[in-house]
Amino acid sequence: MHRCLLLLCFTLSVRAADQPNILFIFTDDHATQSISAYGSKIMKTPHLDRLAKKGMLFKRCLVSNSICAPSRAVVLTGKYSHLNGQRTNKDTFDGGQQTAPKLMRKAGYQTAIVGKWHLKSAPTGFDHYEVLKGQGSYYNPMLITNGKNVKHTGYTTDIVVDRTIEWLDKRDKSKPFFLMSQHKAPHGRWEPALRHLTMFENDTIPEPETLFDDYQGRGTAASLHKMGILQHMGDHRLMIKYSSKFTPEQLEAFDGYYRPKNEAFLKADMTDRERTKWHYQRYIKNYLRCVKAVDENVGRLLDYLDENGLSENTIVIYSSDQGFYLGEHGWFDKRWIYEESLRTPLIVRWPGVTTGTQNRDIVSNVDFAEMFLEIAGATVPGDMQGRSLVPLLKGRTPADWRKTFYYEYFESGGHGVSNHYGVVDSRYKLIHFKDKGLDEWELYDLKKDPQELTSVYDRTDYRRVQKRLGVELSKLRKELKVE
Ligand SMILES: [Ca+2]
Repeated sequence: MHRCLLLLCFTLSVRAADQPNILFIFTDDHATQSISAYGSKIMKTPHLDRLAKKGMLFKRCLVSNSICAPSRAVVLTGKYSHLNGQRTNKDTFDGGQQTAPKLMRKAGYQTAIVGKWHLKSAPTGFDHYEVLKGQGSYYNPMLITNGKNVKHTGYTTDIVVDRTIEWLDKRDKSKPFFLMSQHKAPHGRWEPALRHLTMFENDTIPEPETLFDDYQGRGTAASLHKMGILQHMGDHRLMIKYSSKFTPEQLEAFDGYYRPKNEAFLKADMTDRERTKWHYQRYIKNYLRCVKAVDENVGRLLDYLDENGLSENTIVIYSSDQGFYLGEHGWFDKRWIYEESLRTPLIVRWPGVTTGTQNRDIVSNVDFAEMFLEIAGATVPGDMQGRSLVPLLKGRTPADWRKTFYYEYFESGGHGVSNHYGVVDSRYKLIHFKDKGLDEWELYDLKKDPQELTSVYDRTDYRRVQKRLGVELSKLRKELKVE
């Protein structure tokens, strides 16, 4: 009996070491430009920085399709949108297919998701789910909890972490956990927590260099956009308290914080340039206030892990469904293969493995499912299309790691963005916009033109690069079963 117990203890301890817990913190539309660990000029994120300090920060994590629901489906399946079926936000996710949480459960993990889901069909593969309906609301959210609607009062970013902690407290402690804690924030419309309404009140946030981009150096596609800070943003300044259906207490607190007399107002006689600047300040302050609540709540989770002796055996991963335009090129929103929306944050803290370094390899959200599975010691199915990041995390990037990356976008006309696809490598980017009435190519040299202001497509001095990337694009489309 004694020996059996010893053996059991031994088995459990081996399992615990072999199968660390995974806490996957995922946000919506969180741009690297607003994370200080990524060198943000406009925001301090001490808790994300704390994660990066002992983690690995990926400088070039690219999404395969820069929009919400499709990115989430890629994370779950390790497959591109054209194979997992979630091409646009309008599609409904086929939860019957193979997913990482199902495989993690088979590998012995307890699986849970709390927060934003956004895939229409009910979550599958989770022992526990409590998710926002659709986009969810910033205040007083309804969480569909294992099939039942449960109403909560408070600020959603806080509530997602309250619920995450509640689940951690009550989980089956005999198993390792795979927990996805997913925020609505900082998705638009940007409604900050009441405690952050006055943050930046007296500040002027620096503008991005390309705020007044005129798109003259590119093809037609960029000028067809409908994500202009000047033209398409509107003024939702006073909408928060109405759209959020505040409780009387929240309403009182809101009126206490909100001081319209301190604000510069949009005036009828402003020039377009002045209006753009006004909208930018309005937008960026509310966006960053939403990020502030995310950062504070990352801190709460890290504290919880510390206080409960979980930090050493829990891998914490921070990422977002894609990047976002914080005024660059005059835009908000995402979708484009251009850098700000192609890139997404990825920070992984793995105690005993990562040591506060940065990685510049091309990695992707297509690699996440494979990474989860390798961490769990499970076999990565051959039909997944990415590659586990575990060797990179251990500081040993394989010699045959990808040097190029394929991108695709299908939500034709959403925010004025035409369907396109393309290929990137460490320096160049070749794009084909192909949609109703549009058939154009663009080529960028990111070393000479990091802001992608001038396409060099069909220029004689880029003929060889263009040809090489064209061949690579065809090759990737075949390998990835696009054609
Ligand atoms: Ca998103």
